[in-house]
Amino acid sequence: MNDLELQKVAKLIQSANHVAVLTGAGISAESGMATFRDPLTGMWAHFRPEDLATPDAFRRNPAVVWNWYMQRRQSAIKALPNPGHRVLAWLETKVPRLSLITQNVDNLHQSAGSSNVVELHGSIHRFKCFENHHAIPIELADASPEEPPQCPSCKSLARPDVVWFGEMLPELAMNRAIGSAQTADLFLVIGTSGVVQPAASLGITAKRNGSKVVVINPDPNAAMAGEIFLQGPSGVVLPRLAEAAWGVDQSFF
Ligand code: BV8
Repeated sequence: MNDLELQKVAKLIQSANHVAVLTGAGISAESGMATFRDPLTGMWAHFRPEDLATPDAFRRNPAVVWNWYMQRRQSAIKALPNPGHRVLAWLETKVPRLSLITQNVDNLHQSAGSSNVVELHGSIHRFKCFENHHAIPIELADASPEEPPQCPSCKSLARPDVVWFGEMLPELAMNRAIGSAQTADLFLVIGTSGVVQPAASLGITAKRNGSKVVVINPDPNAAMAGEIFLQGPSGVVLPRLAEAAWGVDQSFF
């Protein structure tokens, strides 16, 4: 990672009034959570995540899709927030306004202490029924890890309360995210391949509205044309950024 670029971002974050952050699966990688780019293993090895995270996949193979989510939920429960999550939670005490928007469904930002997290794609720790979106008690879901239980109200199958491909994002979450992208003076894009819409368009919206956009990712291909790029894992880059901006020791995170 280029130290000059790091110092530049440190100055931007010190002077920012409103910092907006968009995170993807990469920020949870150092917590041991698989990203969508990691090949699936075991019973799902012959599926792609994009093929499992759809209503049609659930209709065709409810038990396979359900079990994938229940396994991911167990991984998320066991996972601990990493220094990247912890720096973002700490940033709430350092900048006048911080908006945290995530594509992740693992709740690790909240576990790290972040408040008002905008969950664009829902949560793996909430469940609803497929046909009528009745809330399903988490105990009922956890009691049936292999196949989806029936909704107590209407008998349709339980599903995770996440946004699948081909489904609309929650209107309130998307409006909050767009509002933040339109008003932030600094927009951090962390741990996302930027292929999933409409989340990926938030960085462009921010740029169009005059925000400085910073991409943090170990993959150089994730860099956005003309934006500041800090190459490296977010669990390393974010503590270094906190140290460069406020002199806090990286081991604090
Ligand atoms: C929508 C569910 C309107 C929960 C997810 C045809 C029909 C319908 C829609 C479409 C269509 N064609 C295109 C679309 C739009 C579609 C889309 O974007 N498709 C893509 C594949 C092209 N979008 C939708 O369908 C959205 N809805 O458009 O509604 C509509 C409705 C009907 C008809 C038309 C339009 C819904 C999108 C939401 C899908 N659900 N999640 C779950 O299972 O998790 S998205 C899913 O993908 C996850 O949320 C995940 O976050 C995301 C993958 O993106 P990333 O987070 O970026 O993760 P990825 O693995 O890709 O990348 C990880 C990155 O981290 C990498 O860059 C890596 O280098 C980096 N990294 C690795 N280690 C680290 C790191 N970075 C930092 N530190 C590290 N240590």
